[in-house]
Amino acid sequence: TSVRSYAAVDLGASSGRVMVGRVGTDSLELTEAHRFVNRPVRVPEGLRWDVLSLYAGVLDGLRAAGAHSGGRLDSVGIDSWAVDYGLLDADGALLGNPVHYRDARTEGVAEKVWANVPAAELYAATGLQYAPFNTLYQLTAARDAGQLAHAERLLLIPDLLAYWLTGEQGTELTNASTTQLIDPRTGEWSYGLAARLGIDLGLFAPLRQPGDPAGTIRPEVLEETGLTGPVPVTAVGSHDTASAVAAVPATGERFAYICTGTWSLAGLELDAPVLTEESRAANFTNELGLDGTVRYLRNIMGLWLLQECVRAWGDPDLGELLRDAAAVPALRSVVDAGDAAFLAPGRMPERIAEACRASGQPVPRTPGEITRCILDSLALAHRRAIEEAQRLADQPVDVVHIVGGGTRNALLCQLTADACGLPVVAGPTEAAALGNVLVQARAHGLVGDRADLRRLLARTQPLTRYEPQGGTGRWREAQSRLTAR
Ligand code: LFR
Repeated sequence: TSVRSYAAVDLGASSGRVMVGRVGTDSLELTEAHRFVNRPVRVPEGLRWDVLSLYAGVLDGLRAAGAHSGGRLDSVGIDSWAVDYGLLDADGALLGNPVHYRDARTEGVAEKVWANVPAAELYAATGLQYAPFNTLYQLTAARDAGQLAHAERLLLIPDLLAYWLTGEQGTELTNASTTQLIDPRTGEWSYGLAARLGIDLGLFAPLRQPGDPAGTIRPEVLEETGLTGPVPVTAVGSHDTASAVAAVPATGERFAYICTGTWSLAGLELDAPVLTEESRAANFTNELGLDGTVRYLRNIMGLWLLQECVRAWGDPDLGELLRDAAAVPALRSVVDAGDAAFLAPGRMPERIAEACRASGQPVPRTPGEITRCILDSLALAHRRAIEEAQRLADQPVDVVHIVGGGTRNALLCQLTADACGLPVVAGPTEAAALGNVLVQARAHGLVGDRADLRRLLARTQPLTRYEPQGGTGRWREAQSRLTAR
């Protein structure tokens, strides 16, 4: 049987990587070809992505990936964080650096949009959670600032990189579903809504589904990377979370997932969106996944809280920090890890301490105590999201899968099992890259349906199981400290 090589470009908020997946009919192996930092840059006008440096990292990565595979790649797929985009002029040239979703330009914009289309109607039409960074609000801010005057095209970040590699433009659907301009029932643009909000859908390139061909790598890029052509680019779940959910190694249907990294995205895979008012009030989102599925989940601040503290503390040793945290008594103080108040960078240890003080709890002081507070708070938020998702979608589960960077954090995995009162299966760590690779392999006929793909992962990837300990009463009590206010 023949083994194929697929390159997965996976860009996270703090690092990018190019992985090579070797896929056979019953085998799956992933190796890292290249990893590079993604360092957002603060300029006087705000927080920006250094997208040219990311593209350079992608080119270096493709060169390294080719070197791993004798110069031949069967295809390339690209995924990244969601919602952000670049604007192109009539000649296809990039107009400025893409704005970072943590930039402050969307402050107060949602309220203006809601004056036009009430939040409840917006939810009923798009199923998207409220987040200030949804593309709809970013685009409204850009338009009102006159920044769309020369814009002919908008490409979401993975689609922009694919355009530079191939010369072809498209809008991949899973990521498009995070713009708040897609109807999750149909997977089509929400034309009526866009018209009412004065958003020009002509800015977007035609929709692509995961698995669709997305062009071939340009000769200049082949030359620059030493690859032997032709190398096709395949659309994958280009939203990293869509790729990660595709790589949840569940063997049954009654599972919840938490995609961990900078964010924790906790929820369920559904056949149809939940668009009720109760769901909106709970701020659950209905993003689109593979094969018409819905990623029904909540955004939780995730390891961003810890990353920002670690940055503030001058990058201490993480292993030591986690050992200190493990020695701190459990659940002394918790914060609401779903609170958008933690979205912006800066002063994180102070902001966490302030939140504890404001809710009348002991104030954590040492890095170990603050780290413990963060991990307890994340586990608590995981519990709450998974409990509410099951209730709101009427879809009970008996296992929680954790995928992504947080699988390396054994304490977080154990606390999540304890808080949920459910077994946790942790792994794979590089879930987004694996989902990316497998969707390419599937497009080329190497694997079957979603369940096959998950079985292949369950058979080939190292997974760790955590059993719940200690009962969930103390977690319920901790939650009441946050909700009783
Ligand atoms: C995770 C993620 C989330 C999205 C956030 C911002 O990397 O893609 O799913 O809400 O980043 O784009």
